[in-house]
Amino acid sequence: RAFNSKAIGILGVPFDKGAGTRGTDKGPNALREAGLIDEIKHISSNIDVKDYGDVHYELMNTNGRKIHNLNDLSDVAACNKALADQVEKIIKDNRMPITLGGCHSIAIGSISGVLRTTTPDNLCILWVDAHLDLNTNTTSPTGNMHGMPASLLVKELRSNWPTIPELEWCKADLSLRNFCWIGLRSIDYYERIMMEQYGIKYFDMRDIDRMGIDKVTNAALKAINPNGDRQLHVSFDIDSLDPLFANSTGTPAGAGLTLRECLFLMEEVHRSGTLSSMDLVEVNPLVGDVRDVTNTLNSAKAIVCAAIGSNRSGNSS
Ligand code: 6HN
Ligand code: MN
Ligand code: MN
Ligand code: MN
Repeated sequence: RAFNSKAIGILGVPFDKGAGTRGTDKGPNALREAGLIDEIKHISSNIDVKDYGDVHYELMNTNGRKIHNLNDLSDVAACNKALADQVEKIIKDNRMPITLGGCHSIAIGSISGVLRTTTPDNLCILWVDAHLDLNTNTTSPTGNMHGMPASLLVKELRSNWPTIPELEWCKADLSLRNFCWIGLRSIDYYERIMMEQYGIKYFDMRDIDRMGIDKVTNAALKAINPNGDRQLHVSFDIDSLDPLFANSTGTPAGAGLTLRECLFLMEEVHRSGTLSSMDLVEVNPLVGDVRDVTNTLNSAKAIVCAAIGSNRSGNSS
């Protein structure tokens, strides 16, 4: 396995239909136009980055019956199916996929793609988010599928879901034991009940206040990868950040992570040598004014770069 491989594959997913607010489909190109690829190249001379362009999809012919409280299910299912194929291909090209959202529903396809190249027991997930994204169609207060991806990926909740023909390709057999959340501060009623019922691993904003980001980061990595032999997927929702640093997002939540905390977190993720894939989601250039958008794009770029080795103490190669 090529942990910390210097070869990166960037994949855009211009998709916003899992969210209630339009505009995350503009995220990938906004990040490219803000110079993301060049900034990655400048991290070090031995970084090799390839832009795979955007994921495109066509609706499937499933004459799918409507399923309760799943907004735009056909689009979410078709986009994620195409995305999973692309992520699998990037890994088979020996590159580390970095998937640019798009709304967070794209974690369904991104993580499913990774799972075609490894076993569920070999993969652990760090979910950096203000939200838990663990709703099912029966617990969700909105029907928006960006609040449900984690739930579709874990075996513990499979019996809580109806059969969804359009998502039949999604073999969701990760264990909740392999997930840890960081940054939580906006949790729905039934999500809280599930957290307690399943003993979910998380470090919420109170834990960060109490322990500091250094202890939280290393406890989180230890919790899901005690022997350091698993590969790590980071699903990074930009709304984990405080709106001061990332206001251009559809479901912002106040009193969040600082950019410094996120950079430290991602520098540690890089140092762990376990990162094998990543999502950066929920950047919405249609929310806020020009300054908000610029701040949000700058934060997102810095987070991606920190994950792949950009270091505030300097880079010497
Ligand atoms: N995200 N928990 C809320 C819902 O609609 O289920 C918000 C979800 C936000 C999802 O930001 O990725
Ligand atoms: Mn676009
Ligand atoms: Mn969120
Ligand atoms: Mn999210």
